[in-house]
Amino acid sequence: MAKPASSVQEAPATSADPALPGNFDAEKYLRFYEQMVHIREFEELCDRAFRQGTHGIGGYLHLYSGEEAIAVGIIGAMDVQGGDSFIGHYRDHAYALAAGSPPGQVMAEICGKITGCSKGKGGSMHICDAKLGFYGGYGIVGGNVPIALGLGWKIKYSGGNQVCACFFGDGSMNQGGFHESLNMAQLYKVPVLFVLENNGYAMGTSIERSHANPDLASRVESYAMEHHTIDGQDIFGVHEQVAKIVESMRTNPRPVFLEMKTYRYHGHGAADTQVTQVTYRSKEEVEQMKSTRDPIMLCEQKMFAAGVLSAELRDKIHYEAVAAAEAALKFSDDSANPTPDELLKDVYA
Ligand SMILES: Cc1ncc(C[n+]2csc(CCOP(=O)(O)OP(=O)(O)O)c2C)c(N)n1
Ligand SMILES: [Mg+2]
Repeated sequence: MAKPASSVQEAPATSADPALPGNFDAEKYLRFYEQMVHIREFEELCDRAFRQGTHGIGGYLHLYSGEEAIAVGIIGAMDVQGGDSFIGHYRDHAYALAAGSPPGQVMAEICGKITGCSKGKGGSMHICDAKLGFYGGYGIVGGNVPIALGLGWKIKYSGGNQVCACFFGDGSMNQGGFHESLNMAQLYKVPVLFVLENNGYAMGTSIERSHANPDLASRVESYAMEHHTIDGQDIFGVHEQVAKIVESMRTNPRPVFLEMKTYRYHGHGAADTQVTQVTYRSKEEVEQMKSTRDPIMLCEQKMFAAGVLSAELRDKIHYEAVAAAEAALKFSDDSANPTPDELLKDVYA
């Protein structure tokens, strides 16, 4: 078995951490911690499988490593059984895994197998699981935002108190459809939680080079929309703040915009080997973020401090995550490709 990719240095044995939520729910955060580690190992295995070239991963593969606290903390604040929905962009494996989709089906989709959640026809960018409220990943930058508006309208028409979360990157914010959707959402008080994953870059272009106003949250003030900027690396802060916001959206239906400050570790997609990254970000910058702002490490430190995580339990969780990722890849490897007659089913032409 591979060594866990997510093991970090021993957390300092500090005592009470003031940043821990007052009503700290150890069981819940242990589950979130486990989910983040599982997602990390799943993604790191995807990266290795892509490079091995023997598992059928073709085309695109965008990895979420470094951003896990956002998907886990926010989807963990939603009631997907109660009809909440969410939709993502193409960096989408973690949304499904955080909601509880079987990792084998997610991996099989990435590898183009018939057992995948989109029967192998969507690939990495089109993971979905509608029965868990996940309406899919989208390859068109900003293309999921108007669809989220539609999901929100469905809630409004049916008079429910559900919420739809829409995850997108900073690159989406310069798309026309994004602005049309935010305007309508605010005008008609549609309950969409717009979740900007601000990782500082759209492919190789930094925010400073592409946004006339790099203070991205402030841009939604032109729609008079409520907005919050949140440290996306701190699962405790993410979850506690978002849970309150989601609950308030149920009693007072309205759109809310969240700017989650985060960072991606891998290149934009697997084809971006970061050899060229020196042109848009330095290796030192990536290492600095990994060693000081890693969401798993930060969570681990707080769990150690609170006395709910031991070194033994941490290691057990990490090795279980490696085993789960390897089992998912084996499930995919053992699965068949879609047959030629299957390929044209469920496809709009
Ligand atoms: C409409 C459109 N234009 C361009 C592209 C090519 N493209 C793919 S990803 C991407 C960058 C998007 O970055 P961001 O929204 O910040 O998300 P991140 O990759 O950082 O998570 C671009 C320009 C696309 N897929 N769709
Ligand atoms: Mg980005």
